[in-house]
Amino acid sequence: MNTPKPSPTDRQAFYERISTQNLTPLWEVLHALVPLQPNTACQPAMWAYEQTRPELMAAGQLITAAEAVRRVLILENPALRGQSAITQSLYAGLQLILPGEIAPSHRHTQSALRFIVEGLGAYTSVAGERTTMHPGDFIITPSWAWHDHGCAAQADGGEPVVWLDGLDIPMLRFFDAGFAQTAAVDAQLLSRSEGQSFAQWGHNMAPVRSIPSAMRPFGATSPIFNYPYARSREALDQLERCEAPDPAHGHMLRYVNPQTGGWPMPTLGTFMQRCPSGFQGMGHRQTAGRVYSVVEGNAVATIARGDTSHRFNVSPRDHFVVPSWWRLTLNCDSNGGCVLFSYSDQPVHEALSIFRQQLD
Ligand code: 1HN
Repeated sequence: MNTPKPSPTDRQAFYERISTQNLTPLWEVLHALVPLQPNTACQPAMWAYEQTRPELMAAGQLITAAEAVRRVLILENPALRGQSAITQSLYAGLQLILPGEIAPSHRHTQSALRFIVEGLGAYTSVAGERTTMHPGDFIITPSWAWHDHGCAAQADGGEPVVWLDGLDIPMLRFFDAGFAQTAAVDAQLLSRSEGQSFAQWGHNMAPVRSIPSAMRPFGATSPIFNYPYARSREALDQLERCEAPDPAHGHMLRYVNPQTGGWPMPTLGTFMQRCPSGFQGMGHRQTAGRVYSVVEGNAVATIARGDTSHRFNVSPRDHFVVPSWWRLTLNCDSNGGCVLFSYSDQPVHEALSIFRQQLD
């Protein structure tokens, strides 16, 4: 009954003994395992394009696309160095392709999005259909779809083209569900016309006849694989003429899968928003970590948690990351506002019923 109170050294000896059996006491880690609110190790961070671009072009001199397979500089969260991760669940990188190059065909279970940052003349082929890239386009490579990229020769108008790659790599690593294959040919054979997917699905209409290819549509991924900037921009313009901005986000739209009305990709949610001239946003935080690519204009992004605050002055082609449960506040001066593209892991949070957000 009256056992003497164990000393800390008794406990330590016990922990060391059970450790040899791969056992460890929950009570030493319980609070860290179940925090009162998200307490991510990720840090807010910004990559200014005027600093990153020269390094991308330097990479262009050091390695070919064929040699690199994908010539990408990974945007690593400063708190997750070495993990190829911008948040615990998201990967981001900036990819460069030069005129005349081909990034050879392969496929993998990781889903990818491309958001075109600069340059003309590049294309990507996905499951038999090619699409030409334009700055501001949001392009999807579904899980397990063959994909290769290329760029027209300089004589044919090809320029160095840079895009943001967003992938669910850390999620698939977490689930140990990664498979990949390299194709026998660098550039896949095309079996569809350029623009066919968009003609079928891109106009609030859907094909009535059965689709011959077994590969399309791609399960949970949108049958549209290039959402062109001209259309997204026009939607935001019209919205700005029609309604008052949301107090935190300005005029913000999410991209949709026309087959379901849901997210275009099962793991990555994508958005475009316009903060009008003079916008003074309210703060907003959410459990989904989010990666931003600045498309037009300038803004001040303030990202805060507790007593810590980061203030980024962002302009076109800059990138920044807002980790889970850090509060983002967007402000624009009166010189025209801004347009921002972003992606997050919100679809997964929603599928697991763990998505939370707060306006304040
Ligand atoms: C990949 O396949 C691409 O196809 C880009 O362009 C980035 C990062 C990790 C793994 C595969 C691409 C990637 C990637």
